[in-house]
This record gives sequence, structure tokens and C-alpha cells, in this order.
Amino acid sequence: MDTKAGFIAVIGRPNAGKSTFLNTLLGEKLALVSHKVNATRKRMNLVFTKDDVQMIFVDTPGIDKQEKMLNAFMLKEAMKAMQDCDFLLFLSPIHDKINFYQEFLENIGDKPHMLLLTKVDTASKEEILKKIKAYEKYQDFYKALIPISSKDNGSLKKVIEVLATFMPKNPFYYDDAILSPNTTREIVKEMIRESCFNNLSDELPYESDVIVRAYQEKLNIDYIKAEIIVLKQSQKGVVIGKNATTLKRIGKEARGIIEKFLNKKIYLELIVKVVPNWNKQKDKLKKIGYNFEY
Ligand SMILES: Nc1nc2c(ncn2[C@@H]2O[C@H](COP(=O)(O)OP(=O)(O)OP(=O)(O)O)[C@@H](O)[C@H]2O)c(=O)[nH]1
Ligand SMILES: [Mg+2]
Repeated sequence: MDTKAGFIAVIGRPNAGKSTFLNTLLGEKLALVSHKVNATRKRMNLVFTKDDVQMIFVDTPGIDKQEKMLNAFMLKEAMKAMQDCDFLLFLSPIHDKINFYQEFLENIGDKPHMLLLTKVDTASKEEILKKIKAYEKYQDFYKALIPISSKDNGSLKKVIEVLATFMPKNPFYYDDAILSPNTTREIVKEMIRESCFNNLSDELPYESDVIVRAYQEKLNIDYIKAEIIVLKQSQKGVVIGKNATTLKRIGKEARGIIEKFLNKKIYLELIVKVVPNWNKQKDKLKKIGYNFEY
């Protein structure tokens, strides 16, 4: 057996740049990215295959301790990914405090991991060197420390090179043409959620979600019907907006993202529905795709 393959959990606090790192690595926009925190809610597998190595990256929700049931699910998702994977990547923004890494170390046992300092394009050389120096007291714990920026492909190539040396000998898990084993429906859901994150403000990105109700493939166009769910009637009004302008804006942006991904025209029908307590009850979360029972 000449091939290597492994699962790598991508871990970090909300907004650390996990999903951006993976999209840039794959050269394809698959995972939801937002400047707002807590964008990723569920694990997503992204497959990177090059020559004789296959790395399956597991994008996870940012680790954040909050009381809400949805956040409990998100934390469980990140913990589960850490348990199941062969290797961990901890992403820490260059300006973040070092004690978050200390907390991470306390929770991973002896799982091998690498530390990536993200968003280094926002820091000076001196700041980066100072931070690296500060992390060096942990050098017996991490396999490597690499500063990265999504604007610098060279830094991401370096991550791949180093990671490849830690992958176990295994046959490939997926066909080398596959970028994600997640279904098109799941990916499309994330794309509509991204548009909601971008076009809604205050509590609405956090108190809304998306269910893809129908997906019909036709020769030249795909028909997608999706529901944006919110907690209260007043939120429904805000999502729709005056003369439905907000909903149209959400739809237009989502359509753009999805068409680019599918390389195909789509017809997107969006409706808004009130589902009280959708983010607080296990049975309701399950219906939206967040299943606690695993
Ligand atoms: N300047 C700069 N911004 C970045 C970089 N990487 C990510 N960002 C920005 O940081 C924000 C958060 O990025 P995400 O990739 O959504 O972060 P995440 O860790 O997946 O966040 P959650 O899913 O909420 O846990 C977005 O606005 C990105 O554009 C980078 O290398 N440089
Ligand atoms: Mg994310």
C-alpha cells in the first residue's frame, strides 16, 4: 500500500478562520464563511487529494461555551470531530490570547496536533515573531506551528506539506475527484444560510436557519425550494422586508453563490416560516438537521 489518508479535525474559536482556510485550500467555496461569529453549525467534511495523499478535513463549529441548546449541539460536534480524527489542527487568530490554546491542550489528551496562527496578514512581522515566541513554550506539545493567511497560498501549501508527513498509511477513503461527501442539499443549505448571515443583522443570523424542502434536477436548471425558519412572527416580517426587498436580496445573493458552485442555473424559491423554539428543543433541532443522537 503506497497511499496515505487520514481525517483531520479543524478546531478553533468562533471566527478563527477555519472555514475560510478550508475553502482556500480546496480552491472552491464550499463552507459557509462570515465575518459574524458562530457561522458553522455542523461538521462538514472537505477532501483534499494530491498525488498519493488524501486528507479529509472536518470543518467544525467554533468552540464557544453558551447555554443555548443549539450551541450545545455545536460544541458536541466539535468534540466529536476531535475524538474521531487522526490529527487535529488548532487555528488561532494572530491577535487572540494564548490561553485559548492552553485550554485546547487540556482537552485533547495525546492526539497529535499542529498549531496554525491565522490572519497574519493583519499583523506586522514583529507582532508575528513575538506571538511565535510566546507559543514556543508549548513546543513539546505541537508537531508544528505555521503562520497562515488566506491571502497567501504559499502558507497553505506549507501546511499541506507538513500535514502529509503525519498521515497514516491507508487506502483513499474517497474517489480523488470528490471535494466533499456532504450532499448537494447540505451544501446548498449552508449557502442560503450564508446569505442570511450576510443580509440580516442583530439576533436574526443566530435565531434563523434554513431547511431545503425540495431539490429537483433538470437538464438546464435546478429547482430548489427552501424555508428560512425564524422564532417569532415579528422576525418573519423583518426577513421578508418592505415589499419583500430583504427576502429578494437574500435570494439573489444565495442564487449567485449556488450557481457558481453548481456551475448551473437555478430557480430558488424561498419562503419564511415561524417555528417557535426551534433552537431550544432537541426534536425540533433534529428536524432541521442537527441530530444529537450519535
Ligand atoms: N484578514 C483575514 N481575514 C480572514 C482570514 N481568514 C478568515 N478571515 C475572515 O475571518 C472571518 C471569519 O472567517 P470564517 O472562516 O467564517 O471563520 P470560522 O472559524 O469558520 O468561524 P465559525 O464558523 O463561526 O466558527 C471572515 O470574515 C473571514 O473573511 C485571513 O487569513 N485574513
Ligand atoms: Mg466556520
